[in-house]
Amino acid sequence: MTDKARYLVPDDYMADPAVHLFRGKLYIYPSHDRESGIPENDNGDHFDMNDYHVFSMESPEGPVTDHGIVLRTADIPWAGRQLWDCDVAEKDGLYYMYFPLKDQTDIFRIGVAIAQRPEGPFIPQPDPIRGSYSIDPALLKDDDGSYYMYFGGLWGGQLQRYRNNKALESAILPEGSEPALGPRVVKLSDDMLQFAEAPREVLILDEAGAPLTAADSSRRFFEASWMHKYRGLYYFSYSTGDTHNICYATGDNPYGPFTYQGLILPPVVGWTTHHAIVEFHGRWWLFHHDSIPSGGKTWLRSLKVAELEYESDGRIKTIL
Ligand code: FUB
Repeated sequence: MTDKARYLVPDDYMADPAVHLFRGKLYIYPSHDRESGIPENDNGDHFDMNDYHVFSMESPEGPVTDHGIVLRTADIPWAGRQLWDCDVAEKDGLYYMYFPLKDQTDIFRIGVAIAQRPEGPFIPQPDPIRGSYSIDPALLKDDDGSYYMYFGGLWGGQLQRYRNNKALESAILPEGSEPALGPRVVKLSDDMLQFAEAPREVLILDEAGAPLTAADSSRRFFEASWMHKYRGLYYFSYSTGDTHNICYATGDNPYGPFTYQGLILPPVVGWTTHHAIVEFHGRWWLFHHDSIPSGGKTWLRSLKVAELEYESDGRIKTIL
C-alpha cells in the first residue's frame, strides 16, 4: 500500500510524526527509533528511545533537512526512560515541545521543553505537567487562540490505569459492549506549561450516536491522537492499535463528541501506525511511518509522506 508515499529519512529510523507549518516551512517532530536490544512485548519496552531530532522541508515534495538532536533523555531532570511521540506548538514566538516520558517510577508523564526556534534546541522544564499521564500528546491551536492537548494510549501507554484523571489500584480495560476508553482533551494554561482545567474524556460515537464499544476494535481509539480542522469542522484522527488502522471522527467543537467517519490508512507493515495531517499551500498531506525498510521490525520505523484528499462533502479518501 501507499505506493504514492515516499520515505523521508532513509538513513535513520524515525516514527510518530507530528508536523506543523512554522515560519513558512514544514517542521517534523518524530520519535527516534533505535536498536536497544530490548525484547518486544505488549508494553512496548522495545520502544526505548532516548532523544529527538527535528526535520524541516520547504515543501512536502522537496528535500528534508535534519536539524540534529534537539532534546535528550539525559537532559530531562525527572527522566526515567522511553521518549515516545511528541508534538510542538508555537505561541508568541516561542516553541513548546510536549513529550511523554516514563518518570523514575516507570509512570508515563507529559513534559514540556521550550525553544526560541522551531528547529530547537528544546530546554526541558524541571518537572512534568501537573496531573499529566499516559502518552501521545497532540496539540491544536484553535482559531480563537486557545491551545488544546489530546493525549492517551492503551496497553504500554497506560491509559487503562486511569479513570476520571485518578490512578486506579489496578488497570481496567473495558470489554465487549462496554464503551471503549476515550482519549483525553485539555485546554492549556496561558503560559503553555500546565493544564488549565481537568482533562476530559473524548467521546467517539458511531453513526447511531452510541459510544464506540471495546469490542469494536477496528474503529475504537487506541493511541496516536491528531487533530486538524477542515472547512471549520474538527477532524480527530487516531490509531486503532491492535487492529492497525488510522481512522477519523468529526465534530463541531474541540471537546467533541466526535462521530466516526471512516478509514484514512489501512494497516502498514509493522505493529504500530501513527500519523499527522497538515495543509501546505492548499494541498493536504499525511505523514506516517511503516517498518518496511527495517524488514518489519516494529521498533525500527521509517517516516513517509503521501498526499491526502477529500471528497466534495468533506470525507477523507482512504489512502490505498
Ligand atoms: O513510538 C512509541 C509508540 O508507538 C507511540 O507513542 C505510539 O503512538 C506508537 O506509535
